Amino acid sequence: QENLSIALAGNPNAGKTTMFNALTGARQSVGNYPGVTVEKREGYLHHNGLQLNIVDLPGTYSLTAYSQEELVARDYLVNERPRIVVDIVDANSLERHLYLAVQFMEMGIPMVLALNMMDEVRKSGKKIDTAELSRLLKMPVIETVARIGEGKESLIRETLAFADKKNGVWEPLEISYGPDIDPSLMDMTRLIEAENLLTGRYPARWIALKYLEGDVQIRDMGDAAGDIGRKLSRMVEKVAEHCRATLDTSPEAIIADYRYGFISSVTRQGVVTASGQKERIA
Ligand code: GDP
Ligand code: MG
Ligand code: K
Repeated sequence: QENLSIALAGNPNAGKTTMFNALTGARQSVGNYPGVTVEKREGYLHHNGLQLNIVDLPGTYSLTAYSQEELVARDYLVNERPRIVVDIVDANSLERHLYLAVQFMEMGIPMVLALNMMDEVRKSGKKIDTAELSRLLKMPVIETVARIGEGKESLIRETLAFADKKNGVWEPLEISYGPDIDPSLMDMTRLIEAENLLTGRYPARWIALKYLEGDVQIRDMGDAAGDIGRKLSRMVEKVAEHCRATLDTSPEAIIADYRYGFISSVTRQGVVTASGQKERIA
């Protein structure tokens, strides 16, 4: 029997564990990742003759190695390559929660978005145009209320269909980080490609991005590879110095700004209508 893995990811408190329980019932088991204390939970769901392996990843805000949770989530995705990620977001705080979604998209892993807590959104009077969000993000977006299991059947159905369609191909989203970052990002990407640094595991541009964000794990891996690590670190230092001198900021902060810019460019296109606000007339 085929065994397909679906990873549940999202910010803390988005409702991941609630959804995990709704999907797997009482059949979940609790396990630890080797060598770390952060828990990963796995459970099973039988669907149309398939056994689906559902993995509840630790809650994270980012996929940069700032914390053990983030490292565990990222290592799981890269090493185990689950067929698809379901990113569970609290739809009440859509923009903030989409920050993690953008990072999955930058990594390129096939993903589906679950807009959870839709009961609260409906009560608040806020409207989310799910179809438009799906069109703009190029992925299925499903409304859920994990607490009562609402939407879990469509979530699984759409997730499986999209996993089939993507067929394991990772397609990283490339957003612009502006004139202070893009040229160096491109130079670093070329160097990483030329030297094949970690490119069997991560997209080259993504490795360069992690360097610019000050990711310690990626930098250590680069250092272990020798000369290329030193070259990349010098390139990062130059950009960081430029950002400090001319803008009084860091590459990391600029990258975060552009990610939020990408998100608001999506949500501003009529996706979210605040309560009391007039419907947008197209
Ligand atoms: P996790 O940190 O992502 O695993 O989030 P949890 O599953 O622990 O849920 C966080 C809180 O949100 C809990 O109090 C849940 O009962 C609640 N919750 C989860 N899903 C929903 C939902 O769809 N609607 C509402 N109103 N509350 C929810
Ligand atoms: Mg949880
Ligand atoms: K809540």
